[in-house]
Amino acid sequence: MKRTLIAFFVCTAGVFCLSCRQSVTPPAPYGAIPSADQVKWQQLEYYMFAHFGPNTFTNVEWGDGKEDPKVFNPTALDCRQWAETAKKAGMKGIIITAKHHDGFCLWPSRYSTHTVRESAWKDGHGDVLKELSEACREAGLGFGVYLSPWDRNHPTYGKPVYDQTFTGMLSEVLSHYGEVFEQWFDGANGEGENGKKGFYTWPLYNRIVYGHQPHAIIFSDVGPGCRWIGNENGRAGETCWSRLDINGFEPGKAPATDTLNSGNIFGQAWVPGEADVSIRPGWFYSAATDDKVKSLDQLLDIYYSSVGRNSNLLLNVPPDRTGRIHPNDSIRLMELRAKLDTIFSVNLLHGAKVTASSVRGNDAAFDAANVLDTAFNTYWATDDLIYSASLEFELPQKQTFNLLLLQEYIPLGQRVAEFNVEYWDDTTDSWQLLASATTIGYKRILRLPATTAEKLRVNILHALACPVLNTVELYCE
Ligand code: FUL
Repeated sequence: MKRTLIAFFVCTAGVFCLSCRQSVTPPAPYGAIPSADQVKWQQLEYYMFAHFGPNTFTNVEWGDGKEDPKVFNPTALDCRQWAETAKKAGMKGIIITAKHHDGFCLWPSRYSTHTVRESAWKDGHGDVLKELSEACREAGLGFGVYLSPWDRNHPTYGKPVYDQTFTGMLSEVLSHYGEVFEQWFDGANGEGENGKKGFYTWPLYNRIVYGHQPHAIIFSDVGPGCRWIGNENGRAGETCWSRLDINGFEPGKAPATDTLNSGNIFGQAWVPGEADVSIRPGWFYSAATDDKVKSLDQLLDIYYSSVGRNSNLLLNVPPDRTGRIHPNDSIRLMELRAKLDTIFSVNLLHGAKVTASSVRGNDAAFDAANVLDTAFNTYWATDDLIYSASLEFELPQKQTFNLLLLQEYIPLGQRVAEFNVEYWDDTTDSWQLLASATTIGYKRILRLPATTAEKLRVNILHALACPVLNTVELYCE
């Protein structure tokens, strides 16, 4: 009898505790949300574009497809040097122009006679994709493939049968070289020979990509994996939603560039931005641009305008005629790495106290302190109907800072539409506004006027659903 009674109490207490825990459920996802692959991709943040091909040897940006394939002849191609450079630069992968608009294939495609096989390089026995994919794997970097549908060389281009050529090439690059983290589809579709204009079967191409590489992120003007940011300057909008309205659009027939730049607040699909830009004035190497490599300040500014605005940064570093990355480019990449490492090495919120105006169900699982840990999956959240809330930070001592980094927990969608930052001014005993902004997304870095203070407040002024932030950090550049 006694035992039964004890068992009854234990059971009831267990059920009661379970229901207590269950009463504070995590926030429901809001709107379109990323796939697990898109979250992983977003966390890459920064990777290399490598424009390489006949144009490297002919000083043009768009080869016309009539160039002699023999011009492609790097004297000391070293993909390990590319991978080592990318790795030391803190980049997470390399996307190679397997075929640019000139139609030249950097692998011996059986669908073309304009390839490395017809070139002078290694007497026609070379394969750049093989060398690069192996170098990336060895270095622990992602390997990505750019393939231009616009082909100024191929005799079938402009005819429906070209689809077979293009899908054949696509299958080759996606099935011979191991895992591909990103498939890059260029939307450029100029007229070819005799005014032939390509017509492309994008849904078919996407199916082929996923068939060979189910985890690849497909880049194009409108995704589906990630989208062009609307310019080639590496700059996302100050407002940058990862959602986009894609119905009725396709690569080459994309929404207006300012829409791509800022996304759509209520867009029906999750298509985050990728900002591409070249470290030099052109996409391909040219000796004439050896002294025009972007400055450290320009690159830093690009970093803040891309990674710092909810967008990944795809920085083009074109290998030179030897087939190596030129020292002027690699030195600049190392300078940028060193600068970023210095800036982001000391989080001034370390050891700070943080309080929130509201915590979801007053449950420690959603406490404000979660924005200070380094775990991705822990976050601060409010109750469902709270769309504005504040986080107040008290630093261990006065500090001078000028950078604020915030992250929303994107597996639950992008929610914050407007926020501001204030500091406590103890000469006037009042909060003073430092900056106002709109979106946060996966990552937002705000450059602030240099300020010395002990207390800081982040006010979420308007969110589309209860705010869910997993990180807040403070730095001084
Ligand atoms: C554009 C191309 O026309 C450029 O040559 C370059 O490849 C750039 C990344 O995309 O559409």
